[in-house]
This record gives sequence, C-alpha cells and structure tokens, in this order.
Amino acid sequence: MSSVSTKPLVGIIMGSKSDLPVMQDAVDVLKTLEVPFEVTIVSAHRTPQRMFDYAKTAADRGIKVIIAGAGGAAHLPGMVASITHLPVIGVPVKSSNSIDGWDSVLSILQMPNGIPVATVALNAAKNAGILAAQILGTSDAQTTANLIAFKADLAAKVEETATEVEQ
Ligand code: RP5
Repeated sequence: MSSVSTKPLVGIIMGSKSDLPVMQDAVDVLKTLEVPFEVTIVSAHRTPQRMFDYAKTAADRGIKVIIAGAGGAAHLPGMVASITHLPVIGVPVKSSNSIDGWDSVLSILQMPNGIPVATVALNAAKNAGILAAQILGTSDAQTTANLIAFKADLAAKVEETATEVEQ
C-alpha cells in the first residue's frame, strides 16, 4: 500500500490529553491505511477560541474530515460541526468521571437537525479512523485499495479463527 499525499487530510482532535489513549486507535488505523492526518488537543470548554479557530481554518488548510473525541459533557464534535462544513465524526470517550459513558454518547449523538455528527460507538476511535478513510476513499483510488486490503485482512483473520475452533 502506498499513499501519494503527505499533507494532512484528516484532523484528529480531542478535548484533553486524557482522551489520547482512546484516540490513539484512530491514529494507528490511519497509519495502517496510509491516510495523512494531524493530531491536536482542542477543548470546547477550556479553549473555545482555539476550537473556533481550528474548525474555521481546517478546510482551507486542506483537511477533508475531522475526527473529534471528547468525554463527559462532550460538546466538541457538535460545536466543531457547527463551525465547519467538513464532515465531523464524533468519538464518545468514556472519561474517568463518566456515568458509564452515557454522558459522552448522548451529548455527541443527539445533534439538532441541520448539524450532523457521525457518531461512532463508545471509545470506538478505530472505527472513526476507518470511516474517515472511507469518506476519503470515495474520491481516492489508493485509499479505497488500502481499505479493501484492510477488510480482506479482517476477513482472513475470522476465517483463521473459525478453522481453529471448528471441531
Ligand atoms: C472532556 O473532559 C475531555 O474530552 C475529557 O474526556 C474529559 C476529562 O478531561 P480532563 O479533566 O482529564 O482533562 O473535556
């Protein structure tokens, strides 16, 4: 697999460094799929101006998809989606003071009409990365080829384990 562009196409942002252990899965899968990305911390509540500036300039900087992870009262994905026209994928992070993660899930999922956030499962940053690649793959043949190889590998692993357990 090879990637032509090295300019970041996916922006991975999160509300706190404490989200990084979860969000690392998005980083890792984008590396596997050879999709160029950038990573930074942007807090909706603690650094609202930084969030606004990031969302406002992302498209002009060449970003095509934003992955935003946050926990608790997780307003980051929704607020970013309200500022940019780019697709935003929200990752609800189960933070340490979370009510089982429902706070994160519902605050990212329940967006008002007109401002969608594509919400993945709790802590599912890997799926957010794959979805971002799939969005880019609609207009990039190499990314599509990488995704097809990635999914073939997933299928092969299932076949392998099926053989192991079959009696
Ligand atoms: C949210 O609050 C962050 O996204 C994080 O999930 C949570 C806890 O943040 P820290 O107190 O660990 O910085 O804004």
